[in-house]
Amino acid sequence: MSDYKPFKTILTGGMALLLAVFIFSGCSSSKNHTANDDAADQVYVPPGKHDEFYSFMSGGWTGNISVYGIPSGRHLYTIPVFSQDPTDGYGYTEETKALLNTSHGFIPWGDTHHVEPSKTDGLYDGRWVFVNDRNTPRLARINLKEFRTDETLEIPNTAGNHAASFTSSNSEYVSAMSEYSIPLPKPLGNGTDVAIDSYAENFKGMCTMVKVDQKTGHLNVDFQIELPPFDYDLGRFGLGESKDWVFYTDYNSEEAHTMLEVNASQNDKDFVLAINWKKAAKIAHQGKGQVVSAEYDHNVVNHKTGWAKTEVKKKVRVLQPSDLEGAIYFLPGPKSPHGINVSPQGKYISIGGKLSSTVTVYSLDNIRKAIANHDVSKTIDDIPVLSFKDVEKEQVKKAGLGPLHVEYDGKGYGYNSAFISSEIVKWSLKTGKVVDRHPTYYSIGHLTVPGGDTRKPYGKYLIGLNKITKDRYLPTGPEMFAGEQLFDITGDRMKLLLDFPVEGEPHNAAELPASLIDTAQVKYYDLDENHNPYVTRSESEAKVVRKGHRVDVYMTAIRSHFMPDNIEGIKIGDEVHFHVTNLEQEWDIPHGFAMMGMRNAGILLMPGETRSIVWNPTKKGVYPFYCTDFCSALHQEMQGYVRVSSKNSNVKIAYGTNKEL
Ligand code: K7E
Ligand code: CUA
Repeated sequence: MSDYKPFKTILTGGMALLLAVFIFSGCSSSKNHTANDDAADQVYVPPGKHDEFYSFMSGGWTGNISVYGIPSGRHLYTIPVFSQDPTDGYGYTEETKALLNTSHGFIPWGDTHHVEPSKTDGLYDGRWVFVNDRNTPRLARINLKEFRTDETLEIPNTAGNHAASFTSSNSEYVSAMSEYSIPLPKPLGNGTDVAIDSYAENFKGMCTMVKVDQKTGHLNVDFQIELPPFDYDLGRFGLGESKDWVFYTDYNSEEAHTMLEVNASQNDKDFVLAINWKKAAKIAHQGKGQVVSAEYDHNVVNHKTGWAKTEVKKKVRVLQPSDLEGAIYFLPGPKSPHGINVSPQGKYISIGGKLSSTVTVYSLDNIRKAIANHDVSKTIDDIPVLSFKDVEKEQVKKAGLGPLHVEYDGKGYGYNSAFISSEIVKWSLKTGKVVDRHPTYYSIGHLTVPGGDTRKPYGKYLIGLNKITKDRYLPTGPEMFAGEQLFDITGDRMKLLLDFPVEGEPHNAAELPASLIDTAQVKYYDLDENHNPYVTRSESEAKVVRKGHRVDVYMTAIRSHFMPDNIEGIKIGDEVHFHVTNLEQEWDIPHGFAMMGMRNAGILLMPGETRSIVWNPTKKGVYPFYCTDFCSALHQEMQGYVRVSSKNSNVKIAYGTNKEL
């Protein structure tokens, strides 16, 4: 197959392959390096035509999701989620700030990893996508009618929220799982301020089941399950026959708390944790476990007013594995696995060996049999461990070095990414035999087939999400955008079609057919339905109101002026709240609002929408403001002035447009 050998790997101290230092041996010629000539036709979307799929890519440390068209790879939009974004003022405006509240305070950045579309009957339904913040444990729900974040929910009693935002067949639940164990507060553990060396005794992992209200989409921590202090890495809910189950990989069954690269790589086997979430939910709803105090923020946008509000939650139900008899098991798996994926019919569960060169496939039938026969080799913290040989279906050998993730095409094939050997390996689910492999440039992490985590993958394409870009594009200094690669998987062999650079570090992505989303888009907000408490529905209602040091400016924007555009009587020390309503009732006519010296952000107002931003002037003077979005031929003329006087001046509040103040 491929004769491509881009890396020399140097293994240190017999340590993990992932320690390998990559050295480029020069990217000499290889037939797989570039696409064939006819690839251009397959990715070319002519001007004015639309892509077939939306791809939602997590942004990693951007804290956002960016949206691309497939097959063109064109960047369509970026949805701010856990990060402030000066593009439209997300996280800066009074309306949206609350979405970034946590029990640790206001956190304007995050680390998004897994984007999961909502499902009905195991298929994408186009309602929402969910995404996790790994750093400060949070989940978010994005509504796909507006491409906006509607809700964020902090997850209590947990840290390193990595195996998160996976959702069940009908999106009854979204689950979140700790990667980093922590000591839990009383009365669960021994208190949180403990010696790090007491890891094995005091630290705990935590699985969280977040219930999704099927009407509103609202998220609610339904219950948690306390777990041994392993590092839970990835997860997937079952599909079809396995739809009542959820599976998670873990490493660090050694329970190490320092130098994990060595100390968490000792055991020959780690585990897959299998939980029957349906049974667990039933048990939780019967009142098992303990309701303990916790503190976590739940932030929800009210669609009537447009304001997000924070509710501080104080309680959570925590179950112990001993409460979950018959609903929780460990399946042993080769050393420190990473990704876990479920085949479309839900019969097979596969894990990426990361430190081995194999993908291990379990079969649901085998798991069921082992459970029925009580083939339990031992228990860990009251969790029965099934025996490996009973539950394993097969090992895919020659799955490359450092296999991380698997995707399915719905035609009986699995595709796994191999990080170290930089390749995608295709194998038959039936035989476990490798049938094709293709190099990637370079160091692939996740890979995604449109609908690859549903009962019916759309197939057709496969996207490799590469970690390292190196020489694929024009260099841009020490940092370069990550590079994705699009493959055609309709034939027996994978065919490279396109490279395209993307923002941040997409850890994973999900593709939805355009037809599921495009016709449902909100194009503007009906002014009559705008119930923002600071809305100004017509120019005659525009006003400036002083109450002590607070000044509220009720302003309108329409092509091509603000009302009012001249304001006097503002004083140093005032807190000026601009509430700007865009009076347009037409698609894609936003206005902007920006003020000289504004220390937070400019804002962007969608048609029919009101947004509020606070300004604290500190110096006397006359300050121009203007529209930042080129909205008409007279966009430049869309400007105004605010006069700021000294603290004890007696300039009175006065305002207007096209009149003497
Ligand atoms: Cu493999 Cu966060 Cu899903 Cu990165 S994760 S690759
Ligand atoms: Cu309004 Cu430019």
